[in-house]
Amino acid sequence: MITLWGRGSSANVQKVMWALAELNLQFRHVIVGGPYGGTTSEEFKSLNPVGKIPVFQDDNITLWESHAILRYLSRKHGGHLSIKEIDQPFVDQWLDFTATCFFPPFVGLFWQLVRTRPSDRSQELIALHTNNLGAALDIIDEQLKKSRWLATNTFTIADIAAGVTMERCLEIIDLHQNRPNLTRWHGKLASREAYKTVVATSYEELRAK
Ligand SMILES: N[C@@H](CCC(=O)N[C@@H](CS)C(=O)NCC(=O)O)C(=O)O
Repeated sequence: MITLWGRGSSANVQKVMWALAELNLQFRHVIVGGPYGGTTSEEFKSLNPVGKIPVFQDDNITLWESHAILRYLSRKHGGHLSIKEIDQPFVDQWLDFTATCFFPPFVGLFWQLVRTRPSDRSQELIALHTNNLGAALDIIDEQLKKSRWLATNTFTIADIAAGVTMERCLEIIDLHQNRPNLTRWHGKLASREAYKTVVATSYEELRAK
């Protein structure tokens, strides 16, 4: 029995929900984090000492860090998310790129433009994150000239990790300007059933009031 801890408005939780939906795996969903609280309790800290979501449990194992969970699902439950040995390094590369180069400027800009009231925003931080996020998006656009999907010619968990982040960029940056390959990739992701139900959803509960 799989249990997933974390609110569905979290981008990192959405990565796991998307993979579970792709694999048609049923799971128990425990809604914690953000406005729902529950991540500072002793019970939750015993699952994830960092106190962050998602947390994932399958039989006897408990895992945190969204990309570790994606890798686990692809190895354990496979299906069309199994990765050929020859492709694995490229999938790892784009998962790490997403975690280190794409997600940080995205989250910085998202916090400024969505999660911070206009009067408290920093124009300096907005400029810095916009610049770094644009550079990461350009790198993705360039890569998508060479392969059909982000890491390889087939859909992988790297598309899930980066795709969730890309959807969240729509409101905060001119995502599609001069990025035709990224636009094509976005269209393909957006037509997937799991993307429609898990990713292209409202995050209004996160907006600063
Ligand atoms: N590197 C971690 C980041 C986890 C993380 O920062 N999660 C956020 C939500 S996206 C969180 O727990 N925020 C506190 C909260 O929602 O209460 C991962 O990929 O799982």
